[in-house]
Amino acid sequence: DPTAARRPAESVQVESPNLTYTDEALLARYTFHSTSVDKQVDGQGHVKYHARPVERQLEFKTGRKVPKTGLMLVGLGGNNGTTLAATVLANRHNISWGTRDGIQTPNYLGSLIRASTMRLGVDAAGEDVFVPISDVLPMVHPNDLVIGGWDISGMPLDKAARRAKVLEYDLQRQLEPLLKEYTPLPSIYYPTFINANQEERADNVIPGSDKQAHLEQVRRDIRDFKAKNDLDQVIVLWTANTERYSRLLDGVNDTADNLLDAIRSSHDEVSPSTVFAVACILEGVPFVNGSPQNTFVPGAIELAERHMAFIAGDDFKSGQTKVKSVLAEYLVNAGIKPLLIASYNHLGNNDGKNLSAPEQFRSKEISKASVVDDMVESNSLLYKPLAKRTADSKDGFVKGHATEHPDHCVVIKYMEQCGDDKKALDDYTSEIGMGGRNTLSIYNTCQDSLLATPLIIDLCLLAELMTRVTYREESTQAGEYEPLYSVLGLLSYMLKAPLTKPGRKPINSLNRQRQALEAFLRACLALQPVSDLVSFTQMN
Ligand code: NAI
Ligand code: DG6
Repeated sequence: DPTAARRPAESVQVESPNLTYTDEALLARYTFHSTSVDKQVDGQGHVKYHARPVERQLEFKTGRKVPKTGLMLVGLGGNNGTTLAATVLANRHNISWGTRDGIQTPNYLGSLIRASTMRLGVDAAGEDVFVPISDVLPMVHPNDLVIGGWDISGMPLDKAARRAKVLEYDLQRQLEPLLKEYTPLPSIYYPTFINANQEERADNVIPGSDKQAHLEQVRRDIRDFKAKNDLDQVIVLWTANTERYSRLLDGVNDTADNLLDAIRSSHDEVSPSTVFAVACILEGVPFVNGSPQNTFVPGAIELAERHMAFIAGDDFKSGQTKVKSVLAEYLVNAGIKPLLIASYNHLGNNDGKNLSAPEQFRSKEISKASVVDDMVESNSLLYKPLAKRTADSKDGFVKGHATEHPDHCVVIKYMEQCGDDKKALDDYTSEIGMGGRNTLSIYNTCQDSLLATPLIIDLCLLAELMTRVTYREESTQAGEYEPLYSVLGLLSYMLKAPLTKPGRKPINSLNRQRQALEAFLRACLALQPVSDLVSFTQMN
């Protein structure tokens, strides 16, 4: 039954006076507990912290009907795009394939939603009970996603998947008749934003240089795709080449109105990804940026806020950076002081080829480097404020930070013979007790696109879910439920440089990102976050 997976999978039933089930929605009453802290420093420099528990009464409403959802990828013909399409089709049609190790069946390993569980609570015997995350709230099944999208390369997906060299031959062969039905829509190509070595791919571009016309074409494409496939919802996700940063210019991309004007006048500093983001915001469909460039210039964020449209980014966090966020947090929380983190990558896919120019590499370097900042800032015992240091201090720490900071470098080299099998090498050297040194060397190899594809699925499924969750303060019960804030920070787990509300700092800790997501899913069911207070104290 092809619609079976679209039925609400509500294997978790909550019995609570705070949760009401109606035909359309789950209505949850939820008390959010937090701690407000005032820090005061007296004349002698002694610090006092005044902490106060705070409670907020919230109500969440989660739509129970799972919509028929389309996923439109910008960069559909690339390694991630073709691997995503192949993964969904192989799962949907249950296609197995022969490898030198035997028969492989399709799966969604690497997807937080489809392949991981969360702790729901304890049973009568005191044992933990874990449930698949996909079962906690009604969510789209990836097998049901209708896939489409754009690429500046017009190659049909059967040939594009062969070009990508990610999947085993026997799977490519079996998927050929299915994949050849998919041909990317023409896309926006502004050559200065990506590496010149990509030009030979660009045989499928929306003609002309009128950016307003490009915006309107993309909006039409989304509407047509929705109508043609009878969809309730569409999610658009950028998995096209990494662009250079757009220059931030007053009067151009600083406000929503200036950005719209800049598109109308075809200003040079409006990138293809920003045109896509604006098109999605105006169409009211969520847009996720899986690459590192600054697609979400301030004007784009303001426009999303104005239209209450959903956006999220930036840059899929697939391997090296996930490990880095975990290791840096472990070290800093253990009272061990990372002094240097050196990260090398070499890879031979088209992503690596595009990143071999300085401006595209710089976009990636920024997103890969920012991931340890909040861990470092969290521990003032290890990393002292730099107030007394001079800007060009030669003490081995990096400039541009408010506190001491580990020396952190990122290197990426294109080596064609590696193909999609990326190799990442990391050196973490830390100061341990009494002046000692500890070095951890990590060697990470993987098929890059097979790590990224499940993240695309999670981003899509979660973005769709967030469109169905609204909330209000209980004190204003008579008021309307409001949508969540436009920037979907809850998607941070899958993203290297999480976009935040202007003025807020990103949280890079993978553990905190996951806990926040679990807390959100539980709140929609009127359940408090799980706590280990009793498990570890062994209280009765
Ligand atoms: P790819 O180079 O194989 O695919 C990108 C595709 O985008 C190409 O087919 C290209 O023709 C197309 N393209 C370029 N400009 C376009 C435009 N304006 N409109 C539509 N299509 C356009 O790269 P891959 O490996 O699929 O990665 C895609 C993006 O995801 C890259 O920016 C990469 O940095 C990012 N990423 C990839 C990760 C991974 O593990 N594979 C992890 C993190 C980020
Ligand atoms: C070289 O690093 C290529 C990049 O596109 C990365 O493969 C990608 O950003 C994934 O990075 P990470 O750090 O999450 O493994």
